[in-house]
Amino acid sequence: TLAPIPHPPGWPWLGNIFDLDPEDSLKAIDAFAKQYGGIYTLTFFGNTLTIINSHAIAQELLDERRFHKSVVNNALETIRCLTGDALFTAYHGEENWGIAHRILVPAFGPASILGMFDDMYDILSQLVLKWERFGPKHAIDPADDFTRLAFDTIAYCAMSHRLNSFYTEGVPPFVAAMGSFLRESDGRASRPWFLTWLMRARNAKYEEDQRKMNELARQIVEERRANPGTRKDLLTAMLEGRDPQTGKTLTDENIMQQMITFLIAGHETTSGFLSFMMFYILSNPDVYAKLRAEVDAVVGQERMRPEHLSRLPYMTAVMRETMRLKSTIPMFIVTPFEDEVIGGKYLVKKGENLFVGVMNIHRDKEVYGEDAEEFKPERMMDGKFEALPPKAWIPFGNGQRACIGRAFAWQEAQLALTTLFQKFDFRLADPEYKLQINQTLTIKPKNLRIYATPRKDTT
Ligand code: MNH
Repeated sequence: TLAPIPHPPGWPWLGNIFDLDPEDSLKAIDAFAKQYGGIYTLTFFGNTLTIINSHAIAQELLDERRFHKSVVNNALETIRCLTGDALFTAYHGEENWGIAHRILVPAFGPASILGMFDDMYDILSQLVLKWERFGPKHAIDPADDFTRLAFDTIAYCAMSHRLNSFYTEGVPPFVAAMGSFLRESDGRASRPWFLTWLMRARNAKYEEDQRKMNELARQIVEERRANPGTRKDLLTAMLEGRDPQTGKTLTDENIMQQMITFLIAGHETTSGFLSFMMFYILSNPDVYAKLRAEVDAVVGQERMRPEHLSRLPYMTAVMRETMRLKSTIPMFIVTPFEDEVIGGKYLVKKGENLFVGVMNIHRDKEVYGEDAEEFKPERMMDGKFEALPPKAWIPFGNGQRACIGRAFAWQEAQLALTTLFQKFDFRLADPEYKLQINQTLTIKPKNLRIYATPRKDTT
């Protein structure tokens, strides 16, 4: 027999809108998960939002025979005005998704990513230099500089374009445009159309932000067409690639949309991830000590090389554990092919948006035990990670629509953290700092500040 999905009480029509802090809606979403368990619904202006928080029910939603990614009537669809049918925002089954996926999977594959190691190091050394010059008394905002790092890295590795964010006062214009575009997209997705329609100034800014981003993308494509050069980057793969299945190539417009997609998907996620890593490492002295001992033993004073990547098991465990507790894309959306019954009793309709609550699934006590809320890298090493139940760790999404940039992000992050801990002593600027979250489409720590002192013990 069917049962209604649990639902916190709300206002008529407005629903649960007042339960959510627009700066950090995850806080309420997490609190409801504790109160209502594995599945519940919220309503906003008559729209229903169903969120899945348990590993058991998520298992059903991650079965690609029954469910697929949804881009209809949610924030992803709002972003299509900028990124169209590029990988992230393509509808399920859209033709260009398949063409681009088949062309780009090899270009994002392990061999290709290893080939980007030196270019990643180039950008990282700009960050190191900056922090060395700041000296030990300057309170660094890691989210800020990690955004520069991730952004410059993806732009340089993917399209050989130097954004030079480390040499820009304040927020670089493209980053600013993208930030305000994403905030407004998020706003649009959760407000009724007529309110958006009334916000004239905001709408003009929204158009202007898109124009700025498109301009940069167009400039990069045009320069490359005029001057092909010899670099084998993702842009080359897109300009020259032919889909083995259909024989089709990507249009310039689609290539621009893919590039903007990589810039969006490739910088917020990675910079938030690096910032959370810093927070967890600096708040756990024993983790910090072990990590530094590993870095010193494996890399020592050498410049890090690709061979080191696979020889840092504790670093790998810290990365996995950080992604478990703080997934920078905290949820993704699926929908059933046909009406389905999930959890044995809840009816969900074809086309309905179902939110896979990644961070709550990652804290499911059935999977991770009573200490699921605690930061313990040890649970992610010595075969324990591989022994987790299927789909219990899903920070990169699921199945064919999972993250194409996973190897890229992993290498970039591992290179950055290893080198930073090799070169600096870090501490929290405020030892009492309590983690707060800043949320757009992704999450990152808010008001986190750290001190970086160049290490003397090793020179
Ligand atoms: Mn990434 C899809 C997480 C880094 C490019 N990424 C996804 C999804 C998650 C995700 C989750 C699935 C979203 C959904 O189902 O709607 N991504 C991450 C995380 C990091 C990350 C946690 C870093 C940490 N992603 C990157 C980087 C790039 C990138 C770096 C590009 C260089 N991601 C993508 C693209 C997709 C994606 C493109 C869409 C893939 C597809 O649908 O075919």
